[in-house]
Order: sequence, then C-alpha cells, then structure tokens
Amino acid sequence: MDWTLPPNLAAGRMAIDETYYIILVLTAIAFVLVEAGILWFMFRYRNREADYVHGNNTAEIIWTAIPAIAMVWLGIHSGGIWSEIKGDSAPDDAFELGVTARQFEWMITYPGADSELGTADDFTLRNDVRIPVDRAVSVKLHTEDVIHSFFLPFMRVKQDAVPGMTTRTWFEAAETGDFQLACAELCGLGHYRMSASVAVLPADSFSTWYQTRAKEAAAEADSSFWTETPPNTPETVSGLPDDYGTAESGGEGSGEHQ
Ligand SMILES: [Cu+2]
Repeated sequence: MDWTLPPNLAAGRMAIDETYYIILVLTAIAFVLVEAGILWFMFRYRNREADYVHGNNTAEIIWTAIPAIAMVWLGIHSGGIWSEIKGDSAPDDAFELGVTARQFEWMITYPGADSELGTADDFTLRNDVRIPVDRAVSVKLHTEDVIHSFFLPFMRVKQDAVPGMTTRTWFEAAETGDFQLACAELCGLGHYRMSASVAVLPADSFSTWYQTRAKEAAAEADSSFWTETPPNTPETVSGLPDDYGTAESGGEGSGEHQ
C-alpha cells in the first residue's frame, strides 16, 4: 500500500502535502503507542484475575491533554491553509469556470469572449475541462441533483457541490498534461464513471483553442439561439432530460436512469 500522495502539480499547494504527512506521522505514533500498550498489558498481567480499579488521574490527564493539544494545533494550522483555498479566495485575475455536476457527468461552462460567466456568449462542454498552465483557475460549482465532489488530486483540490448552493474553490496548474477530474462523493449507481478529461495546456495553445471556441459561441449567441439565459446554467434546467443516462449522456449505463 502506498501511503504517499500523488505528485503535486499545483502551484503553491505544498502546505496540503505537509499537513497530510504531519497527520500521517501523528496518527502513526498514536497507533504504535496504543497497540504497544495493549500488547504490553496483555502480556504483563496475563496471569492476574480481573478486578475493578477506579483508574489513574495522572494517566487520564496525559492521554487527554496530548491529543487535545495536537487537535487544536492541527485545527489552527489547517484553518489558515483552508482559507487560502476555499470560498472567494481566488486571485482577481483567475480564469473563471462554471462547473455543474449531475448524475453522472460534468458540464463545464466557459465564460466566452467577454470573459464573464453568466452571459449569453458562454459555452458549455460535457466532461471536457481545458485550462491554461500557470494561471489561477477559479471554479464555481453547482449540482442539479445530489451531492457530488469536484476532485483533482494532482492539483490538491477537492470541493463538494451541494444542492441549492454555489461553492467555490480555485487552483493553479504548474505543469501541462492530461488529467482526470473525478467525482469524490458516492452519488449513485453511475458514480464510478463520473469523470471528465482535464487538459492543462500551454498558454498559447489554450488561447488559440479558447478564442476559436468562444467565436463560435458568440456567433451562436448572435443568432439568438439562446435568447435570454445561456444553456446549462442551473436556472435553465428544471428537470432531467428524457434520455438521461442513455447513450447520449454516458454510454454504457442505459439501465441506470431514474
Ligand atoms: Cu458524482
């Protein structure tokens, strides 16, 4: 079993790894001490009959105080890291993505030519995330049904999408490559296949792709195909389409729509 984290390809997220290993070491120490204690007492008093004792105040104070101090310290330590990642903490120049999760796919909404989400020239791709390297990406998360979780282990990002809420997180990829976005919340029978491809592209090839796609979307918007609200925002989706879970929205899972 591998206890180590996958490679960290996110800019400025080493604090997550440090915290993980600090917790791993602390729990390992506690595990070894407790198990050794159990074995020692089993061996030491193996021939003695059981009898009632009140306990030992000194021992109880020690084994309560040490974990309490460790827990409070961990809480304070990780609280600072948490506030750098969660909520509206993304840098101002971050590239903004709208992500709508639903059983069992990810709809990714890009801001279009005006760089603003929620306008008519937005465009939406299914299970297809493309982002530039070395630029902060801020994610605005929604879900249309149950709780899902936006999980990019290489970027040290995990954020729940909660019904009725907009949740936010952000990350910055420090290396180009192809990755996978997974759903980290058991969300139904098709949970295992709820993944999207994530392409971290060099800045120039990203902007070539993006501008082409945004132009197409703007042309569509101009032809007033979408008159008021862009497609696939939570406001426009009132229910699941009839062919949900069949070939169009996910391949093999035609037996799972309900
Ligand atoms: Cu899910």
